[in-house]
Amino acid sequence: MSANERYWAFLSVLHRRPDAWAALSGSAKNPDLHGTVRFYQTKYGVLTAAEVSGLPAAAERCGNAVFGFHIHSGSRCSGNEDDPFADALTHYNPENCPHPAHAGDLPPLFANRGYAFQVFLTDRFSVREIIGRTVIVHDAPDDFTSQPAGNAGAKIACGQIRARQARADGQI
Ligand SMILES: [Cu+2]
Ligand SMILES: [Zn+2]
Repeated sequence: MSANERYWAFLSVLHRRPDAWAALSGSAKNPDLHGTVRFYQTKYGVLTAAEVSGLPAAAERCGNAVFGFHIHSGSRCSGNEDDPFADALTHYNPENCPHPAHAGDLPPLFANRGYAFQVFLTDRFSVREIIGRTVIVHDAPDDFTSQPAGNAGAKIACGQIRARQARADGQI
C-alpha cells in the first residue's frame, strides 16, 4: 500500500464504529469538561480519535493550553477529595518501562479555546488489552521526562474504556 493509499485507508477507518470508546467526564471542579475517545484496531496499530470540550481555558496570553493525556491501568473513575480519580491508578505499563515509554502514554491534548480534536496512531497496545482501563486528562502538559508520570499535574477528567457493543441484529 502506498503512503497515499494508507492515508485514505485511515480516514475510512474513522467512518467505522469504534472497537472501543471512552466517555470522558470532568471532575467536580471541571463540570463542563466532556469528551469521547474512540479506538479503532488496524494492522498498523490503534487509530485513536479524541474529541474533548470544556478544557480549562488559559486566563492569560501564553497560558497553558496543553494537557497531559494517558491510559491509566485502573478500571474506575472514582477517588477521594485530594484526587478525584485516584482509582484510575498509574499509567498503563505492562512492559515495566519508564515514562514516556509507557504503553499508555499518549500525545497530550492541544486545546483551542478549550476544545481539542486529535487523531493519532499508536502501536503500544491493542484495543483488546485496554478495555476496562481508563483514559485520564491532566491539567498540565506532560514534560515527557519526569518520573513516574511526566509531572502532568492533577487529573481533571476520566473515562472508562468500553468495548463496542454487539448490535442486536447480528451485524458486527
Ligand atoms: Cu495520566
Ligand atoms: Zn507514562
